[in-house]
Amino acid sequence: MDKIEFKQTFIERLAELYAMEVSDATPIELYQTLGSIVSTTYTKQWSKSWQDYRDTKQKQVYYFSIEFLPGKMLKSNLLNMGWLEIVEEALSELGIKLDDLIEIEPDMALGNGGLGRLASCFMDSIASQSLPGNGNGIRYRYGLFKQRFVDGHQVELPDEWLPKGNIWEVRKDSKAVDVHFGGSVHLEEHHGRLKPVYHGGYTVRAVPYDTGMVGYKNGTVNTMRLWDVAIPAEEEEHYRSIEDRRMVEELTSVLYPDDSNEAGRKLRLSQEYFFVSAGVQSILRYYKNLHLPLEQISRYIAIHINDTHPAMCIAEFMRLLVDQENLKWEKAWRLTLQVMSYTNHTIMAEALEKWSIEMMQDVCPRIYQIIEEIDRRFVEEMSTFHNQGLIQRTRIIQDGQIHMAHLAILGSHSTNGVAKIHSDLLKNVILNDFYVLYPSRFNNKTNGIAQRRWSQLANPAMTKVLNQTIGDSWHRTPTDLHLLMNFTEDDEVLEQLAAAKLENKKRLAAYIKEHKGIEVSPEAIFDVQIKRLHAYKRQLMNLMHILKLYFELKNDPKRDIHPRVFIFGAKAAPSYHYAKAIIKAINETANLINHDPDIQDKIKVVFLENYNVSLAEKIIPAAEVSEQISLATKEASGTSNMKLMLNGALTIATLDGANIEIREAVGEENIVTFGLTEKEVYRYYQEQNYRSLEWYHNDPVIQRILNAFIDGTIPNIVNEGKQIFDSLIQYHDEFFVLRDFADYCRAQEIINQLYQDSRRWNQISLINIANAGIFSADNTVERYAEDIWQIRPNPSSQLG
Ligand code: 26Q
Repeated sequence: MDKIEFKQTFIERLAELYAMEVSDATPIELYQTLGSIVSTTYTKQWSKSWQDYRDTKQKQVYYFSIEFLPGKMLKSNLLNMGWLEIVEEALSELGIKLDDLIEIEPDMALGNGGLGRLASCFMDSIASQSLPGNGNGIRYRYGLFKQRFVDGHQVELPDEWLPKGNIWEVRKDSKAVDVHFGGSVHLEEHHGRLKPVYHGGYTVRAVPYDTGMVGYKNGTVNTMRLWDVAIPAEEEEHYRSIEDRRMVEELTSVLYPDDSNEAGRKLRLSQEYFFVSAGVQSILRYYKNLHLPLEQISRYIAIHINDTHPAMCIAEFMRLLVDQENLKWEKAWRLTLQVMSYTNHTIMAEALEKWSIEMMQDVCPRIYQIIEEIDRRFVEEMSTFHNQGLIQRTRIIQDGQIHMAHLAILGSHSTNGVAKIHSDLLKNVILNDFYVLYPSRFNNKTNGIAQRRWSQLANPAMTKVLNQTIGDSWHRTPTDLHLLMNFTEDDEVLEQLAAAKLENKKRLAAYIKEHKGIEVSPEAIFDVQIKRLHAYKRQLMNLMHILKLYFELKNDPKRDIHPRVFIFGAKAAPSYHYAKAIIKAINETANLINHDPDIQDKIKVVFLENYNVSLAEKIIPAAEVSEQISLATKEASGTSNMKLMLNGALTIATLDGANIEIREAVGEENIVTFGLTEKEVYRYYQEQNYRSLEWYHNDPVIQRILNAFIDGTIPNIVNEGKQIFDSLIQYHDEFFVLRDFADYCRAQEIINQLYQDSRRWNQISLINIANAGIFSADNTVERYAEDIWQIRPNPSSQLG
């Protein structure tokens, strides 16, 4: 499609849809028109892609995830179709700014953070690598809450994204499946086999909404299938009361906003079974239509379990093979292992999913029976070779609880962590018992990011410089960013990259002014910490360092520091009071510092509201310092670290998660690390000799800062300040904030010094960009495809 053709089409489509001309149309109408052209165009390739997969019987992966976090899709679809530039120009000739239309689309925020965003980065890369892959999840009516600050407190508002109209989804009533909940089950002999007989309970209909996942300039369009719930027409009489109907609607009504604590709620378990059962049933129906022997299903189908939330896939697959397809248990189990694989995303004990037997029996009694049988056979088989201690620690059902991670590991052929250190910790510490039993199942797949979204799409200024300098092969081959290493001494390139950064900083400064009324200088260092609010991520340590600088400047207003803007973006789970206390403390500190004339704008603190994918796309291109300061061993991988380095930010990091691999990639001189190492953290655990109180007593700087939380220095945080103070002193500082604080301040001073030498700074920034290529999700999914899923690129995709 060329520009003239596009303009023609646009004018015609606007007339068809709204009987309007460009000059009369509102931005929403223009957006809908553009979206309609985009989606009708890729629809042809969409049906071709899946027909290809079906007709040539290619093996496909189904990525089961209770969260997907794609953000806005218009611009990324334009980019991947190769249309972005033409459309931008064509629209501007019609007097329309593409950016204005892009802003109209609501973020699709059906995820909490890292895990959901990873799923969406994978969807992009799987399609872009021409791999036959599908997403399977839930179409929540409300995504992650919208965050507002009222008097510095977080307030949550519902995220009503659907009434604004989702132009990308296609409802497929003909592909609906039924999911049964509750009641009871007993087994009856039937032709020599035990068959389940169901009593009571209720059946709901799962209706899929499919969204095209457009690959990067390769003609591939894959499917992300999200399930909505409906009452089956023929069951209407069972759902007479309003409560009954509400109970059904609730199933897909809202995303759980907790990304750390096991919620333990029945509705959550029901959501999990709902999308698992719908997804697995529809896969099996598809496979049976291929008319291949069931015994060969693992040659055609792979199912991936993203964290334990979809771990019931294992039991549901067994149920269908045994109860419905009449396979022998042993054969079904062999197939299940071959089909299933699992990714772990956390080592935090409180995030590991467990469900009580009663609740599982209540929600899906047949699934419980099957899990019980898996557990029984495991214990029986292991008893001949292994000691009871090991068996009891690894079995699925313990003390009346079902351990979902145990189910996921025992019922799949692959368990992976998301960064080297994390995968090693799984093998050697957290899941060591399982590693002893099944060493070959364990592997690492370091996370990656949708590189094109986080460079070309979010940062056009930098992209332009890169294209002029090293060409555009890095768009498809991200490791070609390494070509930039030839320009570390090229002053012109260094200046151009710096100019692009400045342009992005100015834009973010304008956004900050508009949304927060805070004036920040684009000449200041833009220092960014963007991620969920969690104790282990230690936003508090960042705040303490800000307070340290503040007191120093109050004492000595001439103290020589380069002006810095500390930028935060973070949502706290609504029930996580401690995290909310930290938000309040940051906001009150920001108020205090930003309005203090003594500070002369040397430090500014900006907490931007409602951090989400779209806001990330505004902040990241402007960032110069990337705060990755979790306590070593706690952050499984992190992915904002990768996005920020790709955009030329310098990382200040603990040796945690993927930070370690970032350091390997850029070299020690081009990252600033600090803090306890993994070994040191574990030594403290072993010897139980960390006394945070001593660090408070022995360090006057820490004392002054902590006192500020309880002596009124930071206003309006009587309760929050006490809670924070107590967490560090009375409750022993679980995440070693005081222990790492001095070293963190040393690292921050290095950053400050480095920035004085702008050439050196620009070089380091360039080196970070140049070495970000290995963190492309394109690479990551390639490894999954080869090592775990055993799927190959569609031979008839049009690469290039
Ligand atoms: C569990 C039970 C009940 C309700 C909610 C949950 C729940 C929901 C979301 C538990 C965990 C999550 C999300 C976890 C997550 O985002 N983990 C992050 O995953 C990233 C991608 O692998 C990593 O980079 C991060 O290090 C990890 O914290």
